[in-house]
Amino acid sequence: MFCITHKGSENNIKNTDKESFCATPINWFPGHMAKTVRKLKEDLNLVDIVAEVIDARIPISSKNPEIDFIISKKPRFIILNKADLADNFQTSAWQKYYNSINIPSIKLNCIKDKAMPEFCKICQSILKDKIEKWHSKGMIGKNIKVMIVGVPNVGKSTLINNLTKKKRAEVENKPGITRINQWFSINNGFELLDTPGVLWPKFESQIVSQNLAFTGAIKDAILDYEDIAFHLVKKLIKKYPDNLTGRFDINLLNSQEPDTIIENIGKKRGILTRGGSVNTEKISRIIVNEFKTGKLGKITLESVDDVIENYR
Ligand SMILES: Nc1nc2c(ncn2[C@@H]2O[C@H](COP(=O)(O)OP(=O)(O)OP(=O)(O)O)[C@@H](O)[C@H]2O)c(=O)[nH]1
Ligand SMILES: [Mg+2]
Repeated sequence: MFCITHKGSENNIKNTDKESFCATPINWFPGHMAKTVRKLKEDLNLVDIVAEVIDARIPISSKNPEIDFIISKKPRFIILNKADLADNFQTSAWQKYYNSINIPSIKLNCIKDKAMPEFCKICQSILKDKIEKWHSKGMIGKNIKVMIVGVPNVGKSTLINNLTKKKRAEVENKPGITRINQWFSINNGFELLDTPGVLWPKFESQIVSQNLAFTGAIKDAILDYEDIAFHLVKKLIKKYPDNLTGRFDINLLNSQEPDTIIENIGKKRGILTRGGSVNTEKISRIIVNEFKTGKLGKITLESVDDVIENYR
């Protein structure tokens, strides 16, 4: 069985910084998620294959380790979604990685791409033997039933609407929109089961919870944006400094701390309080939101090199 484990992520993610583990832990596991996990297990018997949607910007953190246990031996593949917001080079590296461990994957921009050709091809190829069996029993044209799973806000319902070519599933840019499992039939041989996004009860590391917060998988109301922006800027200084300086028109001086950089961005943008100091809450939200929506460019925060213990 495949899984990228988050266990002891302090060791699994390189360049870990102890500071990250001192911050207040973020955890978000509302009641409907616990219910969803139970329902996913029940409904697994009804489907032929599982499509796990992950966020191409954070392939490790957006992979719920519990989903591996729920799916168990069911045929499955991975969709690296929001590929339009991710670094193309890194997305290709992730696909090569999945290929090397025999996990089929596709990358998608569910807003712009026509998802059906790739989706159809990958399902048919994985289920080739099963489909041949159906044919030999005279079951020609039997629908392939696909369960779509993933963490909140990753684009599961957008994928369904893309595949059905209609706005049938509810979509919004905040996590926790889909609340129940819901079937969607389409004419070209598929039945799709949309499911609510699920996280897991306790994140093992702050890096995972921060990554989920940067990309919008965690409910806004529980986030401390100043803390989130601090860690995001810190990551960007290390991994994508040019995107940071380019977007905000700032210079990065040696040994500049993230909070000084946030302050400078606030000054540049004129985001000030009545007293004339930088409104750090407001500028922090702006920075995180501009990252989320791709205004800082195509960025991937987790690379294949960050995986140490990856499957068993
Ligand atoms: N840029 C970009 N945005 C996307 C893509 N796919 C989905 N989105 C956006 O992501 C947000 C969340 O999409 P949903 O389809 O509601 O996500 P979900 O996984 O169903 O979320 P839950 O139902 O809360 O679990 C929406 O604003 C979508 O427009 C994509 O490929 N690229
Ligand atoms: Mg949804």
